[in-house]
Amino acid sequence: MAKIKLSGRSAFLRLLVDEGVTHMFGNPGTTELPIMEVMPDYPQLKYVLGLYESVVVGMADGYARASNRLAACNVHVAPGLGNAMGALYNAKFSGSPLILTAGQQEQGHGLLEPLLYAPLVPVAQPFVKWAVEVTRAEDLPLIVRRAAKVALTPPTGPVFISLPGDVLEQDAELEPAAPTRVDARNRPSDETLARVAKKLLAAKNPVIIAGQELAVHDAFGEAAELAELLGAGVYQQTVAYSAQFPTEHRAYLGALTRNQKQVREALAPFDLAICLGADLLRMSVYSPVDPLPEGMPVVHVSERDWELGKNHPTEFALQANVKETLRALLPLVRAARPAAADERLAALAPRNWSAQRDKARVAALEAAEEKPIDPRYLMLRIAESLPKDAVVVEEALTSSLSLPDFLALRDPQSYYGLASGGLGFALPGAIGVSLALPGRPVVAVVGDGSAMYGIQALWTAAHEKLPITYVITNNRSYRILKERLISMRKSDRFIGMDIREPSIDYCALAQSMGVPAKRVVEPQDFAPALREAAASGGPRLLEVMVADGFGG
Ligand SMILES: Cc1ncc(C[n+]2csc(CCOP(=O)(O)OP(=O)(O)O)c2C)c(N)n1
Ligand SMILES: [Mg+2]
Repeated sequence: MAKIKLSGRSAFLRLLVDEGVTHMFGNPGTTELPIMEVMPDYPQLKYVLGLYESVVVGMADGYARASNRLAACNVHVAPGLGNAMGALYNAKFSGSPLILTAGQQEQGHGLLEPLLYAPLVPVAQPFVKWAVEVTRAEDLPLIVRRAAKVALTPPTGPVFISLPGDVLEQDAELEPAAPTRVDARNRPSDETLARVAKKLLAAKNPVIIAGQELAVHDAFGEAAELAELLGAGVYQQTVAYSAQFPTEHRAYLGALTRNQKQVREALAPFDLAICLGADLLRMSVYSPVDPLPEGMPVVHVSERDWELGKNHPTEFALQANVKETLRALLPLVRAARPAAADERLAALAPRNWSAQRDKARVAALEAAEEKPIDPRYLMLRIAESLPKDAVVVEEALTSSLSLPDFLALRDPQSYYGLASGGLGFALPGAIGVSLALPGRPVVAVVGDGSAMYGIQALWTAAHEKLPITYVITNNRSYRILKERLISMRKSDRFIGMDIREPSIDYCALAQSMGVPAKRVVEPQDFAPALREAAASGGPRLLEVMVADGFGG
């Protein structure tokens, strides 16, 4: 077929469109002007402006996570890429298939060290699967197609392309579109599956650790059936950054914490850990305690080979698609279902998630009158007043500790949280989620401190008129750091942990960026305010004054 001759800048956008990209999240500068010049020629590619680069990448991350599709994002040379690095780190941990690009000074001109110049590939490299600078326009087809393939092939993740100005000026010849998609929906061999089934069936008390690959591959049904067939309790993985299992299922016991000792105690009664598409006990702060009980055998299915046997010896380390593996495994387990499975399931009932929720609800309601508002009571109210089909995006640290106790997750796209620990995902991430799931209202629950790492996102939410309700839990502090200074350092001399003098007026901030906002001080005012905000169909912000944990 005849080749098409295009400028480098047009070829770049045309290739993205060919690869199925529908959104370009960006923040432009002079080196991106060639691209911005031809952007109007590609109306299939919606440009979403973010006013800060971490917001740009955070939006793309949210979009990729909620859509399981390739997203493009573009930032401005070295300082722009530098500003985006925290968000790129998040995207690496959420495994988001992103093509991140940055304009670069013309080759040769860069040698003169003009303003804004620095080599970009070494900056991006540590957090991406592949980083490359284009040196000839004719290489653009190969590079963009390879980038798309690499980003979308499990383990999925971001890639980076540096686009020098002279490359965007040159002409490129394109073959007609021919994207490559790797079919990685593989499963273990029949022999291995038979051995795994035998292992599962021989266990006296197995436990399942559910991870995000169950959501990505829509395998809630299969995981739930395995739990029922085995009479296995199910925990969410320690960093529960997406919906990972239907919480109301009778075998579901809740999320594992990130406290090594607690996790070890929770797992101790079991004799086999079945880790389904999860990160095996990823932790946060140091502890000398190993969270996996000694000698506990592990069966781990994940498409991310790096996670297999990474920290713990794993008897069955299966690099495979979790849904396909379960589909092939279930008939083997069904055929020889252990008689004790029903007893085990019955024994889980009094302590499963639903039973725990009913108790936690009673406790939270005891604080219904407290002012400033008790965060536990607030989380209960959020969970109970969410609009139908809502997607929750969460980054509220101490305020949202109890949210997993109350929030019923029923579908794989109902919840997105922080995958890496780097603050700043939720405000922009909610925008990407909303664009990926039109028709579903988004409620983003965000700490006052966390909100300031992505506050510029409010403008984009207003500009795009998205149905997002931001609930800012304002405790006027970095409460988690205060609590940790006390528990870990035995000190209560707080420096750099209060957000007071001046206090931040989140309503005024939101309104200045075009998002109507309301402050909630009275506990009983919250639920109606959330319902009203969600019913508006547009962006809204509720600033909720919650207890700071230290009497204020
Ligand atoms: C990018 C980034 N910077 C700093 C931190 C350290 N940090 C962790 S939690 C936290 C405070 C968060 O405050 P807020 O959202 O108000 O939640 P609270 O602790 O009050 O519950 C900080 C600063 C981080 N995790 N990521
Ligand atoms: Mg706070």
